[in-house]
Amino acid sequence: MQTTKPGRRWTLALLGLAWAGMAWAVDDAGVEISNAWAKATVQGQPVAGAFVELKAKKTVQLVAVESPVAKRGEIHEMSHEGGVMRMRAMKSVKLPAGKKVTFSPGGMHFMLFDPAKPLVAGSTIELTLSFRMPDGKVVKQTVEAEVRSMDAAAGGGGHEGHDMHEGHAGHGK
Ligand SMILES: [Cu+2]
Repeated sequence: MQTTKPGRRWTLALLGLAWAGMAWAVDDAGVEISNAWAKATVQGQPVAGAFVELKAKKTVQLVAVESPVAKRGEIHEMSHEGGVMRMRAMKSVKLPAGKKVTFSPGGMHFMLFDPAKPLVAGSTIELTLSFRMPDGKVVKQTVEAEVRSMDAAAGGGGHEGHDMHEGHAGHGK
């Protein structure tokens, strides 16, 4: 003899709210971009590192990164070759549906070359990522990335190897 089911109605309402809250981060490419940040730079530093976490709804390819603060961006990966850490530029990175792919110091990362001016800790920059959809169409999504100083970012450790970015300027030519 139940005429109302308030419990269920509340659940639906909460789900609706959760969806509305998420929607802003997910647009055409259906990729959730979170924890975007970039490493602060000093005057004259030729390259800055930037990092994100990506989760695609459908499997897509990340094919480019750019930012209005830098002349060009590249997608890089690090690898061990004969005990030496090396980087190489990647044309694309597959983002499997539903799987979180992390770009971080010491792993895959973005490099922003020739920043017009130093990236100051506490400010934000725009990162625009291009995704190739299953139908071949390329869709761009832009996020704000927080600039963090290395001192703050290195606090918990785990950022070893990141200093190899210095001397990295000629890479990828
Ligand atoms: Cu690199």
